[in-house]
Parts: sequence; C-alpha cells; structure tokens
Amino acid sequence: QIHMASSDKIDSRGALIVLEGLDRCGKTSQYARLQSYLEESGNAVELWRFPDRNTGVGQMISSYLVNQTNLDDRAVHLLFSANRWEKRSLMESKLRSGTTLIVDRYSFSGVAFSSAKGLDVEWCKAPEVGLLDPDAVIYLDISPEKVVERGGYGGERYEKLEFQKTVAQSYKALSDSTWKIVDGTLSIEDVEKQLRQIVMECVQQCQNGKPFSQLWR
Ligand code: 2DT
Repeated sequence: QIHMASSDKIDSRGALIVLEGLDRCGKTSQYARLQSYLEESGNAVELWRFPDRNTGVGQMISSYLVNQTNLDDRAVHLLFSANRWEKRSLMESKLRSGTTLIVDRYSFSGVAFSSAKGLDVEWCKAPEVGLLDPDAVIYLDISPEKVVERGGYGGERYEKLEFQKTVAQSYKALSDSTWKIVDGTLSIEDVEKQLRQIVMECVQQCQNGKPFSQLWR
C-alpha cells in the first residue's frame, strides 16, 4: 500500500467512452441503456453524439448527409473535425467535473468514412490530432450484410451496402489492440452485459485519476 500525502491527491474525473460501428449496428439503443445503468450506480453521465447537428457547422454537415448540398470530400471531412473541435473544451470541462460522456461516433468515424471514399488515412487523421483520446473505444462488430437484413437503411448519403463494406474495412485497418470489440450479432441483453462491464471498469479507472491523453500523437 502506498501512503499518499494530501498534496498528492489524485484528480478524479469522468470517463470518455466512444461507441463506434456501422450504421444500424445497435449503438444508439445500447447508448440509452448505458445511461440508465450508470445513473443507477450513482454516476453523472451525458450522452453525446457526433456529428452534433445542432451547431452551425453541424447544420452544414446535416444538409450534406441528407443530400441537400454537395461538398468536396476533404471539405466535409474538415467540417466533421471542426464539429469535434468546437466541443472540445466543453468536453474536457465536463470530464473534469466528474461527468462521464458516452459518445456515439468520434474521430474513428471521421477517418473510417472519409478514407472509405479514398482519402489518405494520414491526411484524415491530421486534423484530429490533439482532440481528447477516449478512455475506451467500443466497436459493435456486425457485417454490413447482417446490418442490411435488420431492416435496411434510411435515405442518407452513406447508407448503402457497398459503401458500408468499405467502411467496415477502414474500421478494421484503424482499430488497435486497445479497442473493445463486441459481437453486435448477440442479443441486445448479451451486448448490454458486455458493455456494462467495459464501461464500469473504465469509469473506475478515471475515478482513480487516470490522466488525460490526446489523439494520435
Ligand atoms: P449518424 O447517422 O450517426 O448521425 O452519422 N460520419 C460521422 C463521418 O463521415 N465523419 C465523422 O466524423 C462522423 C462523426 C457516419 C452520420 C454519418 O456521418 C458519418 C454516418
């Protein structure tokens, strides 16, 4: 046991937990379940998502996604990144105040979707450098074909089987050994069980003062 003087007090903070995966992989329904789980266990928690369509930048992204406007691939990539940068300081202050953030999509979507269009991966990562690095990245793994069987896609720009296949490959190339890969074909209850375990462990590490780190340095 290490004795700590009061001046060595560890800064407890909230955890930054990111859910990633293909469209309709089940992220959104799990995300609400995690919120109630964490709240019931006495944690402050907020659900965030990217793109955040409520900001000015977010509205430009949204009209692109619903095919109301066309934008150059690099231009839209930078808008997605700017949309995270405009939330970065709020994100950090929430975490410092002890609130855990469960985030539906983050920089990994940014790189996976844009590189699936043929943009260079390193070019795609560059504007993300310096954003907060998540304490956990959870990937809900399900094949594009399975996802289509689940009831098909809406009419948004990226919701097409061929493109989703390429996105799945981009995610694979981007993932590293720290990612928590969860089988998205399991029942909602079984997925939830695994997520609860991952999330609780991560929240505890952050309460114990895990330091912040930044993406891709
Ligand atoms: P939702 O359907 O989850 O709202 O996502 N996307 C998302 C990108 O291309 N780059 C990004 O940086 C992010 C966060 C994924 C809308 C679509 O936008 C894609 C699906």
